[in-house]
Amino acid sequence: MLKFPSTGTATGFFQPERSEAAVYDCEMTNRLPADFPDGAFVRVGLDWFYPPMYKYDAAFNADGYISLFRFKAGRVDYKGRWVRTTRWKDDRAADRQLFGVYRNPYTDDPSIRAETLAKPYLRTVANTTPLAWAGRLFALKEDAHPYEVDPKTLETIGPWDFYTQYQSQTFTAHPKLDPVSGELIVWGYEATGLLSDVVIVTVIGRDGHVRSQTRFKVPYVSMIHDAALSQKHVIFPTYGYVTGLERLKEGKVHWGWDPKAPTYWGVLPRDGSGKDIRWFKGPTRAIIHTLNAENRGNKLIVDAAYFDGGPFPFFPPIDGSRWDRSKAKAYFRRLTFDLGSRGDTYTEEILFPEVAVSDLQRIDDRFLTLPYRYGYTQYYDPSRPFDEKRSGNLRGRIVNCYGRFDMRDRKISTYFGGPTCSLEECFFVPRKGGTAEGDGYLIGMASNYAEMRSELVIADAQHLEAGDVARVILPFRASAQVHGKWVDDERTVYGGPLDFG
Ligand code: V55
Ligand code: FE
Repeated sequence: MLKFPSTGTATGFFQPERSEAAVYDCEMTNRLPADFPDGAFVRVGLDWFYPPMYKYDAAFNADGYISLFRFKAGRVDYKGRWVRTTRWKDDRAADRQLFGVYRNPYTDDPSIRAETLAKPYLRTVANTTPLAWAGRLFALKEDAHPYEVDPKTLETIGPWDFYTQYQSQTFTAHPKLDPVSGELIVWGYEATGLLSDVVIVTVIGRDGHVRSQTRFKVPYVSMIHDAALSQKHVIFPTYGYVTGLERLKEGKVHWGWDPKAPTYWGVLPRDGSGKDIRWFKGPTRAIIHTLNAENRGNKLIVDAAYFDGGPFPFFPPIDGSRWDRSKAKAYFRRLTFDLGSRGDTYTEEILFPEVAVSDLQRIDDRFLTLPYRYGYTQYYDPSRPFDEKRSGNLRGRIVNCYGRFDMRDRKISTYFGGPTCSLEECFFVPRKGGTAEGDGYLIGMASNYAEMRSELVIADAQHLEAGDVARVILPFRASAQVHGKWVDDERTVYGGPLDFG
């Protein structure tokens, strides 16, 4: 029998799921409201197919797993499958793990090392985010091109090359859909090969064809997991998750945390080219995700919840010190760049200093790049009850609330996920026929530790305190989500509806 790594939790909830699934007409706690749209909640996450080669490997190296809840005419079906990447198939053929640690081909099995060193994208696990675009469905990871998946069956079709026009070897797990122009703005870092300092930014039309591409060099190579988009700019963080040939040859995971690394934000004009990028310098931070950005005259505003130090224990400090849990708390911050000045600094304001949040932040995506009012994310409220008897000793290690953060009035409204549950990322679903910002539902998965099963929570985004609108109950633990996305049957912003069957 295969031995899998454990996160050491008492309940075993975090053990790999190790199965593929289909559940038809799922159990629900309530009927869906009539104005809940038809569509699908698609999740991409990770589940080890074979155990990792090395114990110190990063959790983000686990095999990509795609799942979806299909909502149609009041019924909900669930499906889940591994993404059949090149790597997954190579492992299957060898019947063992051939791939070493997170984004380090030097640690691969000797039988494949030369090949993966020449073509690092062969190692991707496609485990981070779903994307619906150009009438197709994809699973994304930032070290390679998207993997296309059949929305009806979740069978893997293969890597997609955008009709061969796309130049970067990498893509992003956080493509930005401009709701005004209808374009998708994406980037790849380490774009010309392992450790390259080139970023290629690409604009893709709804037809899947590349509209334009431009490139720039970063001050140093770091994780650019997310960026921010305004009507006039794309804004890229460069910060303390660093890498280099030496650490890869030493067999380390791709990223280490450098507590001395300065933060740079690169502001790229959307109507210019890579040579027009302007860098602003600030204090050490870890910026994994962003919320929104907006141009206000000469000012550029970027809102994002982020950390003072590295949030991931499996990307440890490069100086050999211990991972500092106290710095792994994110706060919503507002950055202001004065583009009319000649300076190279920016200001940072903490918006809700009393609440440390998860950085898996969302908005009503119809308002990306535009003036907006609400941010949504999860957080831990220690004053809420937790049923330790039934759920195990996980106090302080769970996330029990969704918050709607009102950026205008600086107020928070809250949904509580219950005393036996921890919440994954939430996603905003616009109400059927609605157009106002925030008029809709929050959905997301709850891990029910007491029942050892996963439940899809649906809450009214304008009445979070009211609790569940409904829950969809799975009779098992679903694989861990990294990111999810609602794909609506009626909204065609993705380049046409997908056929989910
Ligand atoms: C993230 C996740 C990744 C990754 C890099 O959440 C950054 C951030 C699931 O994989 O490879
Ligand atoms: Fe992400």
